[in-house]
Amino acid sequence: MESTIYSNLGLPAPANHEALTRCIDAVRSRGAVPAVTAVLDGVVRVGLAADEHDRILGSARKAAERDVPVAVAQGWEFGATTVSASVAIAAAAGISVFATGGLGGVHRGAELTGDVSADLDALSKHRMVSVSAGAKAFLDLPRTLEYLETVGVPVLGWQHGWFPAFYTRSSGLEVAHRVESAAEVAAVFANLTRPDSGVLVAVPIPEDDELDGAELNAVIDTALADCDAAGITGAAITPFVLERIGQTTAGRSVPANLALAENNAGVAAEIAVAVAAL
Ligand code: PSU
Ligand code: MN
Repeated sequence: MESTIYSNLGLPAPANHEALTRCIDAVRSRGAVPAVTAVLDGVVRVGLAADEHDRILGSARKAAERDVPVAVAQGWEFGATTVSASVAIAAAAGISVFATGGLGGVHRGAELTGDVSADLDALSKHRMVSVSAGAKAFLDLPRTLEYLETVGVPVLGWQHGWFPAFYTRSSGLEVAHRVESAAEVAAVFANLTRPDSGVLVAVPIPEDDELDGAELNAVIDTALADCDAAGITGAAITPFVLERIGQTTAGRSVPANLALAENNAGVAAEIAVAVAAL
């Protein structure tokens, strides 16, 4: 599991603590072993002791894959690993399955800014099953799926034919393939034609926790326009927009975020057990 979503760059306190606890429990209850990735005091970590959890709930520097060597060299106190960093670190440690909330992707307006999350490249370059509720809702989801197709990452819809949009179950975009079981995902993973590439499992948020898509899109459009006006760009966009969504949905986005993160962790654990059984 990555650490960015639990840090001050992801969920607000105390929801971040609850998210971490629920994700850890979801993994253990399915018979798998949770491991959080982070850079602590300049050391790359895969798995933290219980008494270290407080450290990742606090103030962080965002560490994508390319930042990890810098975080080590400079001895960062807490580098919160994004999806790209976590997948790279976990793959190096021999781990096969990774869970997060939402993947980074192609940002809206990327045709002008070139802002494409390093998450997508990492998925294509490391041997890993990544489990997410699709990609973040404020991205350009059609282009994100196109990118994954180009770089050869299979996108599997978990018991669902649609690519989820994080807070909502469907983006209206079809996934290339639908899978029904963890064993099926494990079999796909075992038969990848490129030895060092990954698979994305797109898991929709549970029905009871889903938010209203039209309302969200309005909030997102305003938040992105405000980003533009305030000159907020690049890696700072995600924390800004997430905070804004939290404020304008009167906090309803936070329980939804927790529910999908927990659900993803549980599905990932099932897949990890199936991969181990192979
Ligand atoms: N989705 C969320 N919260 C987050 C992120 C994604 O709901 O905090 C983080 C993840 O760690 C993801 C990162 O890898 O944002 C992508 O950031 P960027 O778009 O700057 O690559
Ligand atoms: Mn970016």
